[in-house]
Amino acid sequence: MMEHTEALSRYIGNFVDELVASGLTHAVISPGSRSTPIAMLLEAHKEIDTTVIVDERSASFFALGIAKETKKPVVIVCTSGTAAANYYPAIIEAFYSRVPLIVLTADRPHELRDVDAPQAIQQLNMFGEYPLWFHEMALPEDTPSMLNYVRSKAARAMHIAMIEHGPIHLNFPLREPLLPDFNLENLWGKRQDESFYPTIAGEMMLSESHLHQLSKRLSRFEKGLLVTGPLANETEAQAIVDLAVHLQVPVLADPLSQVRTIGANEDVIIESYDAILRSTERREQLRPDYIIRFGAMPVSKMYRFYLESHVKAERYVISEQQQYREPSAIETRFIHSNINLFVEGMLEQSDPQPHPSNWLTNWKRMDEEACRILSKHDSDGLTEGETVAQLTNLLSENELLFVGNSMAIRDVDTFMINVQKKLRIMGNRGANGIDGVVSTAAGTAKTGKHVTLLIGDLSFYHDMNGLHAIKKEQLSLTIVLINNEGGGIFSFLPQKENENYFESLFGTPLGIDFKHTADLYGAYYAHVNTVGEFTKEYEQSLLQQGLTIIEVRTNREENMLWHQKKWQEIDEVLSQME
Ligand SMILES: Cc1ncc(C[n+]2csc(CCOP(=O)(O)OP(=O)(O)O)c2C)c(N)n1
Repeated sequence: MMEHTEALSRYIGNFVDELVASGLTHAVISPGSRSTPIAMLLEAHKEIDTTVIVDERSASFFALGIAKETKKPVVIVCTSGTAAANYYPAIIEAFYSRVPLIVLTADRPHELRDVDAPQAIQQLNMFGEYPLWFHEMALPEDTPSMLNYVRSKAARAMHIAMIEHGPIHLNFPLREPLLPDFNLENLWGKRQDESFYPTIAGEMMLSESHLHQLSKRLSRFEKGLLVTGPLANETEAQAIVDLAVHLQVPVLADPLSQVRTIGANEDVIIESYDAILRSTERREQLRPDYIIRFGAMPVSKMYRFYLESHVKAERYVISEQQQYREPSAIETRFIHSNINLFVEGMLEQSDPQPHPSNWLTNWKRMDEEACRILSKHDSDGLTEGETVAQLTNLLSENELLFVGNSMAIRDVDTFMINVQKKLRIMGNRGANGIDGVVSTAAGTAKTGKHVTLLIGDLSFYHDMNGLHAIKKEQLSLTIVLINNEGGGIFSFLPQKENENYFESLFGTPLGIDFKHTADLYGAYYAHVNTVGEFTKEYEQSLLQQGLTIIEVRTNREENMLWHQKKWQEIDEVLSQME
């Protein structure tokens, strides 16, 4: 028995130590028996900051949030059985939004599998094709070769997660007894000076001749467009703006691209393209010669319609990963390169354009008009769009805004305009789920910064369990809760007309009082009706530590009509300009 305990302790001890040697700083642990040695040794390692969260779904999204903020892999660990299945949504989000996550699931040893043993489910490859790498670990042994083995797997998991950006799944069969022995000498094993697989990762970039050919080809055209979807890195955002200035072409910038909030040159940035492109005629008229997209697809549906109406424009997608990120099924040239190096090369290969083209000036004039109308305060109370506009004013320099899906991200796209300061905007746009949003935002606050979360009532309700970590970890968050009693986005869709089904299947009002939610989790709560009240409560929330929930109550129907009125006004004004 002592031999078993020693082998178990050293095997897991070496594994954990190698994770740290490879750069691990954070782990999120959920309680359970089978995972005992992994949980205890992660907790015991001095260089790992651990968080314990009971609900595995919340735990995995919380870890996703830490990984998004720190840009480093985070470990999650849970016991065998359905516990692991609760990780599934966050693993999917990590895969699609390219966030490094190391998933460790404890399992029954092989003799207890497939024989109806308690809490034993099929865990091999249980997350399908989402993990970039799955490995069934060997049973613990402490021979030198097996300690090398376990270190090599830890280093490889960290390495793949970091370089290829995504989730890794390691399944650990563990026999009882499961308690590690902390009194063993040299429990953590012998660490090399650096990681087991020290890696020099080269950068992906185009050759000079490729860059030359491309810039020559593009120089034939006048009407170029740069488009940026979600990007995590502010230096990339700045590089894209530099390229647009050099070429004197507009940049259509999604809010998650960071381009709108790095305090960059505004003469090329088009913030209101979703509103501009709402008219079919205007989409037709604004005929681009080429479109270069960086990052994922922007949130704007109108942009997608625009793309589809210009199949003849040459289109390029720049991404470091060798993946086919183009949903339109229109001929597209993929360029696999680091964005900064691509821009550097393009700047070297082409001469700067001295003057803005008519194409750019025209886009910019439309953008100015649209932004003027979008930022006009024209209601007595506080609409959803005005909440975003006012929040944009209130956010302090370098503040992190986490944005929920559905109307929250769309309203940020539309109404977060004329931003005069640096902000960081994040969201879960990999799979666009309304699940796990509170937990992910909470995870981003784990490093100690204040975070603001903008979220709809259904998404908030979906992940109320996530509030517990905020209380327990004493994190500092202001949640701006837009309560339109259900799914506001569906009022913009055709099913809105079907009165017999709409409320029950799509509107889905909850009819609950979120004041009680705030009480349950010890949050400060305020319900606001006006811009003034919102401002006061938001500012107050920054002064107090902990969690504040500011609820803005709106009406779905009025919200839809208010948006339509804005878009109509923009259309009328832009039509007169043509
Ligand atoms: C996990 C998950 N379930 C369902 C959906 C489909 N869905 C998209 S938006 C939405 C309604 C969201 O309502 P709310 O969060 O209140 O935001 P609002 O639409 O009012 O802005 C639903 C159910 C989804 N995206 N993800």
